Amino acid sequence: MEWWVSMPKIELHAHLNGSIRDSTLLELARVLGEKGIIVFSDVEHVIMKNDRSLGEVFKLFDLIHILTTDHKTVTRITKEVVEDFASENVVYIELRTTPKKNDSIGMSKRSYMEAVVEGLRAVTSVDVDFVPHNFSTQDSLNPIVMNDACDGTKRKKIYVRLLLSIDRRETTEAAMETVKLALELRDLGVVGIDLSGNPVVGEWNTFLPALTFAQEQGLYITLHCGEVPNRKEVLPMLDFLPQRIGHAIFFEEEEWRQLKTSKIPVEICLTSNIKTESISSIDIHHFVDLYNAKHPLVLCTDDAGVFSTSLSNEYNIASAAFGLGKREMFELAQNGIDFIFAGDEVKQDLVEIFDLAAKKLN
Ligand code: 6MZ
Repeated sequence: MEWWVSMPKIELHAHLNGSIRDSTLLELARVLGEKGIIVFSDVEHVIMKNDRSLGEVFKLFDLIHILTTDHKTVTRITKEVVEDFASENVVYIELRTTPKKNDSIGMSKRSYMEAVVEGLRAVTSVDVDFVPHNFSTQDSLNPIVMNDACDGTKRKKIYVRLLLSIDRRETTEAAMETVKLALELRDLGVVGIDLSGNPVVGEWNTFLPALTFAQEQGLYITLHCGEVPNRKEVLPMLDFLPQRIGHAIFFEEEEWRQLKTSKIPVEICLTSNIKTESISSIDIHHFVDLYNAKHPLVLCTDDAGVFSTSLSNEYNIASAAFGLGKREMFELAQNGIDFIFAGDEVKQDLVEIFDLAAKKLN
């Protein structure tokens, strides 16, 4: 594992509320248990359960959201999630989250996102670069300027960019509200939109107006595509030409053909696919076919907390299951630079980070 941890990595598919430490969830559950809002022992059992069907995963998210949806907790989990990824040498992460509204505690989608950004500012273990360089001002607190620690050694740095998720339970209007918010928050590192949520809920046409608007406004788009069989959706999603798609599991022959022709990069989440039994066994995972076809791919965690994994673990699993060596895996991670939603300056810096690491690791 040590090598996979020490290697620089890029995470492009991580849901904030799916990436929370179990210890934090249990602590939050205990507090709500003491207040009599939940029954702790019931919830503890659900949090610690290992294998879950896809349907059970979405029930768990409803529970997690009860535990986490207040401003202070959103700030805390954001800080912890970024620190956890940074501690395993993730050098660039696009963290996605669904902006939430909860009138009873005065939470709007905007204030939810402000709490997320507060979490990025609260990270102490590593320098966080989240303000796009074209938005940062000379006197802003853009942490890139604090890159040198007091003792003269370089501090570790992680780039964080944000994607706002549209939940498939949402209406066209709610989806549009999220897109407008993303546009307003571009100067705080929001670079794109994700369509996610329970794949058996909702219809593509509901989200299309908001996604089209987002695309017209220059936001990047990634779609959960083919997580369950859905012949009505996969081709229209590919026709939409998102910048990336997630999962791509249940594709028919024609859909594979179109995906490969389009060269849309695929975010691959191995542990998630296996644990939810979307794929029965790792040796028949479509990673192999796409990798052999040199299709653009990036390994991701999906929900590191919910599926008890880490990005280093995903690299370890892929290497062992598909017989790929350290050099191939390093290249796979490095290729991710091409698919990120940040600007050329960030890409150039990542190229240098990987070049330097290649020299050190060889
Ligand atoms: C589809 C998923 C997902 O947004 O509250 N989410 N959507 N497929 C998946 N595969 C397992 N895993 C997570 O993070 C949790 C939300 O992300 C989406 C779901 O909408 C879930 O409620 P946030 O931070």
